[in-house]
Amino acid sequence: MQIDIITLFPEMFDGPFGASIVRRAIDAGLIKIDIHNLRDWTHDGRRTVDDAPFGGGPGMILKPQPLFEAVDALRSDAAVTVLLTPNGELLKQPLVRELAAAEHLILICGHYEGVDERVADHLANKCISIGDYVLSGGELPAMVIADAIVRLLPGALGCADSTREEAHEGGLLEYPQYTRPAVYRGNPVPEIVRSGNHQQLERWKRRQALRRTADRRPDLMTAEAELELAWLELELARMGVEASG
Ligand code: 9D3
Repeated sequence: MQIDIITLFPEMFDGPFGASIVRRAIDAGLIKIDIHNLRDWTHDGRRTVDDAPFGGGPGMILKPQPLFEAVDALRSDAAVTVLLTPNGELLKQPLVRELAAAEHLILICGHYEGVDERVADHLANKCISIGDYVLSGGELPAMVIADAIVRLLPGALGCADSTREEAHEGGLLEYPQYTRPAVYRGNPVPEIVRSGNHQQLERWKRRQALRRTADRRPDLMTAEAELELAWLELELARMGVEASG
């Protein structure tokens, strides 16, 4: 797989891609990642990449010309071109899987106040946001996407983990896990986790996963999940297992 990243801040990628699992995947030849400076596709002495918005308003807009020329130069038949923008489709694991299936990705990092809309309309195949918070540019989102893709590539570390993840795909948060010591700074591992009662433990884990999903991610709760949680709370109470375990 090939990922080309177009950015005004190439140095930002040195750290994250110079270490970590991404670096290992690059060294193993699983993926090639090339960082390109958008200013390399300017033609004026000042290397201008932006201009004032038509109709006025604050800030500057990335001009279409350097971006179109950069993508034209990097494009292949297999290329999927992605614009990172706060106005894009929200990145979720299914979209990561779709991107990981591409042979060639071109990631365009937006910056400043925005990007000329013709880049979204006539150059990019997709517009993607990584979440509802304001960042200073598309560089961190590009790194997030590269990291999420790399761990799905066959042969990358975490590949076994990703198959496990699919098997477990229940749309819930994970149950809590513990290791030694049994008591740390006065805080014990829940009794049930060490009890050896496997049937009871499996119910407790399921209840914990449902409980914390209901508390922290109510958006993930289905009517079935709510019902199952209510049932498990009754059932565990009947068996004398407290919420804490
Ligand atoms: C003035 C209105 N802003 C839109 C909410 C403009 C604006 C803010 C921040 C335009 C670009 C940016 C820089 N952010 C990104 O380029 C970006 C981003 C983000 O800020 N949050 C989540 N995902 C992404 S992907 C690219």
